[in-house]
Amino acid sequence: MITLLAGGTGSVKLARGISKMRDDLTVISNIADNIWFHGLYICPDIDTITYGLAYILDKKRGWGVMDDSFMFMEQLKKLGQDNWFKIGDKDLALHIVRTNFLNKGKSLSWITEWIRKKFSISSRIIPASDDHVETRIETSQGEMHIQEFWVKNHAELDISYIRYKGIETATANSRAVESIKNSELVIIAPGNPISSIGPIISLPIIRKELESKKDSVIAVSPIVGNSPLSGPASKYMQVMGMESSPFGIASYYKDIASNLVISRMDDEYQYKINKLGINVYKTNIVMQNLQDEITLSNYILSNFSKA
Ligand code: FO1
Repeated sequence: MITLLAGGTGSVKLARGISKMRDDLTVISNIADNIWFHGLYICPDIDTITYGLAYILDKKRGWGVMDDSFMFMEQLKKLGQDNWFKIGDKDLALHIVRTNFLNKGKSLSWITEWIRKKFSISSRIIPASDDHVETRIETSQGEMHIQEFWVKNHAELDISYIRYKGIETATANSRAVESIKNSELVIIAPGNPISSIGPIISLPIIRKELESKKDSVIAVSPIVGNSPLSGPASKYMQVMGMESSPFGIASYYKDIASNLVISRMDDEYQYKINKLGINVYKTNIVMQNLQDEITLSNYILSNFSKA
């Protein structure tokens, strides 16, 4: 069994590659970018993984359904309502179904499993927690939800702090914990360490489980040189006092992962990362198409999996 800790856009490519090679993949998804919008519960990272594994993800945007229309959004605008968070018409159906189930008392993990089956996805997708946790960012205009900073304000505001509201009282999903425990290999996807992976590994039981089997945990760097493969990782890392480099990634994961895959171009970091007690593996980590996704997955599985 293989477990992947995943965010959205940066992680889905590896999820797709591994799922092509193994039918025993479990994806533990970030939940802290979830947001209530117009009475609907939107779970961007869970949905990106779901759409990605169903091969209907809009690849250009990296989120939402391919070939979607946005008439619902246009109508909201005509009615003078908030429309900064773009929900596609096909995507809307999923949020309505999820919110209806939540209102009937179903858990987020139950709903995620129901949706996965509807899309005939063979890999399991488990939200890290069924509780609501949200990444909040302290900005020059006050504290706000991560989607408000990233989407509404285009990540342009100065920021001074990032926290996961609700993490102290959230319970890790027991199926996620079991999956980590029973996996021969746990992979940390090349997602944003602060906003995508951070909330998952901040859940104490998940962290403890990873610490206890860190030799079987391999992280994939989301950074080549000093630049993230996608999104605002550098900005988030710097504000949290981390170096925006593969070494910064290694330092962040050093208690939970003994292995790190970095870009071949980042040879210069190997010595420093090794000194943290982390084994370094170098290959191409930029995934531009399905073949790259399979090649990187194959590299990881052939180096680490006994199966
Ligand atoms: N990202 C944007 O940049 N603009 C949007 O309007 C937007 C809407 C949206 C709707 C549903 C969804 O599942 C994701 C959406 N995203 C949008 C992506 C999302 O903001 C982030 O990329 C993830 O939360 C980061 O993990």
